[in-house]
Amino acid sequence: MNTDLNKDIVFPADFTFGTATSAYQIEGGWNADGKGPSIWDRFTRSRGKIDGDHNGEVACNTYHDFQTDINFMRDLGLGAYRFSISWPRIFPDGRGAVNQAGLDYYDRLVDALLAAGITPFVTLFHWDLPWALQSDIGGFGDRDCAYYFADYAELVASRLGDRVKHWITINEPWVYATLGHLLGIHAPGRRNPWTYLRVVHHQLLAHGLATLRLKGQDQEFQVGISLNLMPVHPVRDTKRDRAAAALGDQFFNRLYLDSLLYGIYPEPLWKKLRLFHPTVRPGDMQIISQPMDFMGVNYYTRVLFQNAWYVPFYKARPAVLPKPAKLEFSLNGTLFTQMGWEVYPAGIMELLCRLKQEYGNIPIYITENGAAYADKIVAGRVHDTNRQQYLEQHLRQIAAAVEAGVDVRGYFVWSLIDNFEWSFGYDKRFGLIHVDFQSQQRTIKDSGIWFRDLIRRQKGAGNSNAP
Ligand code: IFM
Repeated sequence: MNTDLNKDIVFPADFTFGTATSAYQIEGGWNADGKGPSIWDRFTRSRGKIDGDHNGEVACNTYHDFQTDINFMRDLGLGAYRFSISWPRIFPDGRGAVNQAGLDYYDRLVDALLAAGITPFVTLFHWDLPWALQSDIGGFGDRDCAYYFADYAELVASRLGDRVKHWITINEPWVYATLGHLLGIHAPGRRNPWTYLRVVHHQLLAHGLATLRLKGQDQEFQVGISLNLMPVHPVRDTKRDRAAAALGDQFFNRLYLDSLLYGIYPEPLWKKLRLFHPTVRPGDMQIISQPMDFMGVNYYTRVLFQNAWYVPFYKARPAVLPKPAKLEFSLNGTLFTQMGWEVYPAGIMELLCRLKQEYGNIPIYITENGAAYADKIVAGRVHDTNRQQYLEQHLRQIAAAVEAGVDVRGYFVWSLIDNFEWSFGYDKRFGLIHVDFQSQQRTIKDSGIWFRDLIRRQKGAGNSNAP
């Protein structure tokens, strides 16, 4: 079994190794060449929303220079690169007039990746909604937004589809809906349970509509969605906490898995939320649940749930961890990353086996996995052993899942480079490559060198590193 730490990790010959990023987190060039504002451009302008009042106006400057990072990717030996397209670069108002300069940018990026032998995986929506759609129609709170998204997806594919074959419609609809529309800590900063469930439903509808359009254009396209999934465990092994965890699982995972793969919203969660139900029109669930070519899994940690009689509707809540003195810490032998997230590699194996058992053996790409740590450059090096161990432990679990018959096709580290970590600004570093945000100087971290060597060894053993 691959979990033996003394043995090298071995993956199938056609397993793909890549890294992932997203437009707002790295590109900068927020108003360059006709780009319209996104909801993140607006949200980051409100003081106090983002740590240090940081924003993505410059970020990693990849809008003006992507070649530097592609050279790094080539040195790492990556087989694939997952990036997202900024919708307001293509449609400054979200719909209507097209900004050709935006399309040209992604055209050049795709060509440069292919010239370096790297397969592009394109995410169409990674949260940077055109501001005009938010202000005019209320964004994904309005059903029409799903249709505008499908138009945008179709246009992008008609330009890049001769070279891009792997498409991810939406990244982490749970995060976009929950943090942006229920908790108000992400753009567009809403706290409204009615809007929240409409945004869930309309994102899923948008995924279905875009999938139809893309497959209608080219049957060879591989189209999927990336979900942030996590095992939900009871705090105590009691009947009440187990019931709380089952509900938590519906909230985090099954709301998306059951609708996308079975065309239903899960009970009892859906019934408990009846006061807030969006309008689900006849045919919607069929559109949402049409076959997809792969499931993108973003995995970071698990969540613990407990019974809480005082929480309206749910009567359950995530366990509150003791507040650590510093964010990267160990509690009773359990490690936590700088985000305060428990390091729980066994969770990815649990999740993958569950997907196979409960949802059929759908092809899977791990479209994100990684950890933030407080990296320091010392004498030109970043000794991030903690990140290397995190990645290695998770890769071992994934290899074990593959051995157990789960159809995992590839793995993308989040992230290629340190970048703008949403409400946390630039202080949470997830990259294999360190970025000095003043000078834009890149420094490959020890974890990046380790990942490069792992890929080399796999290739030495006959791995093609290509999807
Ligand atoms: O940085 C994010 C990314 O945008 C979406 N998935 C989780 C990452 C780490 O928080």
